[in-house]
Amino acid sequence: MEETTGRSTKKKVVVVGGGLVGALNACFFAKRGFDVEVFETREDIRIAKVVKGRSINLALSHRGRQALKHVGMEEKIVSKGIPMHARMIHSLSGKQSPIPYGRKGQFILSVDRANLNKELLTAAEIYPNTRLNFDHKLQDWSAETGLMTFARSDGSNEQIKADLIVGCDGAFSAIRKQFLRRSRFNYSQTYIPHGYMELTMPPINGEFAMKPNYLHIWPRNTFMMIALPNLDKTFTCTLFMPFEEFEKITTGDEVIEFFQKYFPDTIPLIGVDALKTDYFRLPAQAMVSIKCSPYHIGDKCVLMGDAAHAVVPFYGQGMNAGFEDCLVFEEIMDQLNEDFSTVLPEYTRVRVPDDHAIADLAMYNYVEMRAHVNSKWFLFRKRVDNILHFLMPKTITPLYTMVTFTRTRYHEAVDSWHWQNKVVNRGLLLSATGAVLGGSYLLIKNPPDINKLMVPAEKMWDRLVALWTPLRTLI
Ligand code: FAD
Ligand code: EGU
Repeated sequence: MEETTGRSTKKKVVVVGGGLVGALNACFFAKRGFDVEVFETREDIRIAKVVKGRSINLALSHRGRQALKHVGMEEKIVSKGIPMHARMIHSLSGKQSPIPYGRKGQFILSVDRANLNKELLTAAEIYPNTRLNFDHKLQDWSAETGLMTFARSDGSNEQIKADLIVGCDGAFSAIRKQFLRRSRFNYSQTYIPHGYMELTMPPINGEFAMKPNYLHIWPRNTFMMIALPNLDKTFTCTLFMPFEEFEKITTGDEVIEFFQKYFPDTIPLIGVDALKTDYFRLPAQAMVSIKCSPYHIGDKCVLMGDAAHAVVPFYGQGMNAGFEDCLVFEEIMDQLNEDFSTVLPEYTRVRVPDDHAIADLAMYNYVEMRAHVNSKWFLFRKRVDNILHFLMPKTITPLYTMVTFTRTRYHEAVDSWHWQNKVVNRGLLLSATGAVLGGSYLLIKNPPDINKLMVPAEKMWDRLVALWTPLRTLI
């Protein structure tokens, strides 16, 4: 395969953004022998002391792991991850109920974002054909010439050209700006009304404050909290709620009052004083969903990760999808012999429907959770899923299982889910019809005293509404 190993004969690939997806991509391209350069706005996070930024830990699942495996990084990352075999649902009363993700071997991992990013940068740097440039912020670039301009913190500029530009510069991508200026580029972005805030739950007597091998969830409709374990035995709790509600809380006492009402079991675990100060340390962060297409310009430039598709975090798939982007690109590079002029359009053709599907799913789950997911409903739904899967393992696979534990294309997972819902609904309809017919027969055979059975008309409406709301979501 490597008929020409000399670096000079290999094309130059510039990866813009040294975040999770950029660093992983650098490994993929370096492994193929390209002359790789990464440009990243921030300082080298392996040297810098404080790393501020987005969520502290992330749920890593199958798709992300498969991509890591391809560059020989899976073991290294998994060994520093904390397995989560089940969700732990916290009800308002403080009751905790575990719901397994699947069989024994099916678990997701809580991984530290900063560590993951550092390991990937180091892995990329080991290839002699890779160079990392920090403190380089892409200012502008030309889709015609491929010339990029980077700004440095000392005020200087640097210009560089590449054969291929890989835009991995996140949700507010500077690379994507040039796409937006072109004809027939589709773009949509939606900010959701919710913001998020991270709070730390410290260890108690040197041990995790809650059971560590779980994804802890407090589903409270509009308000939701999620906690993932860290290696230092802390939990990072992420509170999701509408900005409007965040703004209503302006004093420490109001914070405690709010937690008393919705997350009382967490107050002693986070600590009253810590809660009061943590809450005001950073303002709530926004969440945006972004879809676009195509993902490429000619044979020159391609978008991956959040730059191509930012998704709301309600499926735990943003990074996983971004990592899978790299793997899908890699697979197409194999099929089409690294010919950028055919690889790039093919990547767009294959990947857009899947990334759009996961963006839609994550948004759908956000709407769903906000509308009527309290702890009872969450438990009920997941149990129904698991029972159906147990009864008909060949026919029914829960959607989250296909998304989280397989590499079933996202858009196929959605199609399969729709089909399964049809099957289940037909089954329900059939059983219901059977019950009505059977019941009618029995009623006709032995007629009861009507007056004792009648529901007063004024209560009928409430009953219908109560029935319809949960049924609608089942459909
Ligand atoms: P980023 O991580 O944003 O990296 C982009 C990089 O590009 C940054 O380093 C940035 O400094 C750099 N950059 C930006 N502009 C420029 C420029 N002009 N020039 C040079 N460099 C530039 N995903 C999961 O899979 N599982 C989860 O559990 C999960 N939880 C999440 C929870 C929350 C609250 C949020 C907000 C997201 C979550 N995600 C999760 C999604 C995940 O964080 C993202 O999908 C992932 O970080 C995307 O990686 P990226 O490399 O594409 O972008
Ligand atoms: C949100 C924020 C539970 C990390 C979706 C499940 C998430 C994560 C779920 C965050 C939920 C929601 C799934 C995983 C995961 C569940 C999933 C959400 C990790 C449908 C760091 N979500 N997340 N679904 O099934 O498939 O457990 O911040 F509460 S992991 Cl919203 Cl599997």
